[in-house]
Amino acid sequence: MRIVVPAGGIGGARFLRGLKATLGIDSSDAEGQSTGNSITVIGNTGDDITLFGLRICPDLDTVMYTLGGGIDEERGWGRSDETFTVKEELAAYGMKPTWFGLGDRDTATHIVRAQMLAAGFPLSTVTEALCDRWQPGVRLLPMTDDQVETHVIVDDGEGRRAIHFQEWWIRHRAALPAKQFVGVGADSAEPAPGVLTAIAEADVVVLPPSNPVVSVGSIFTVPGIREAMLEKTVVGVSPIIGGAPVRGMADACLSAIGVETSAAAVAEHLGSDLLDGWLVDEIDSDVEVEGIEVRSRPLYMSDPQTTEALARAAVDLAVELSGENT
Ligand code: FO1
Repeated sequence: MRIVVPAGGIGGARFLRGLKATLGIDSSDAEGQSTGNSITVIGNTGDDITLFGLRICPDLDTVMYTLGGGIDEERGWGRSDETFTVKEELAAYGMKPTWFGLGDRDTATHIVRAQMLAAGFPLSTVTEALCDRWQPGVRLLPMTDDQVETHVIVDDGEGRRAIHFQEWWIRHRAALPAKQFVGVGADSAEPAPGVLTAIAEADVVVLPPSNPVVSVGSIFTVPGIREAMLEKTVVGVSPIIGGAPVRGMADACLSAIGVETSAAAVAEHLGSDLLDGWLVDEIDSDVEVEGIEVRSRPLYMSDPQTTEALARAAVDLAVELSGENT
């Protein structure tokens, strides 16, 4: 079975670990020779930022490290066994910003990426090269090779201004009320090579419990991607359980765009033209959404077994609904 997964950072990456497990995909078999199963991840690049001459792609790296075995499990981002000496030395020189957690091992990834981009390689080629080391067991495509960055319009004591998503997320912990999210460059961005083909050839599309605004939502700002998915059977996993996000600060993002922090509201926001199925937690078992098949089950990915079972439930619902569609 060929599955396409538009994914953001930590929640999406963890879900993908369960999806690989339930499909029997081990890391050396991204193309699915032995199982006939393959996963293509469309990675969000709206979080990307250039710092100290380095191009940093947090959501691509989080998927690559998590599936490749290099992630820091406790943080959910960056490398395991990490040190921050370069960060300290930059601060000693008075370099700004100091709020970004630039890890030493992680910096090697950013240097490889910056060097290949400077040599003229597109981000999709760079990502393929980095994945050659990590063998994530999925095909990881950036949503676009063009530069798209999520900036946040905030209005604090200093008046209305735009700051980079990472500054809002890391420095301000999403506590500055966001007036709007702007995907700078999105409207002229093209889907990266292979993205539309992967969607067209997919048997099903699964939306992991990533942030529906700045992760999955950001991927949908690239013209053509959401439209291509309308032709497919799409099942999503709610990132909201009982009115609260499972992790991260999806509620701050949702309130910024005027969407209630609930499993039903997120499904409606994603759209019944897109979503065929929606998995919600048992606490939300009363949820009904017009035009979307809602099923309830435990959604917490508390360990590999529950994560695998969640991924299996999403695939089973997608197969059930796609069967109905054909
Ligand atoms: N998140 C933080 O909360 N603090 C950090 O200092 C931080 C550094 C960082 C470095 C590399 C990377 O790939 C991710 C990093 N993240 C950090 C997470 C990142 O801000 C978020 O994962 C995404 O951008 C939102 O999904």
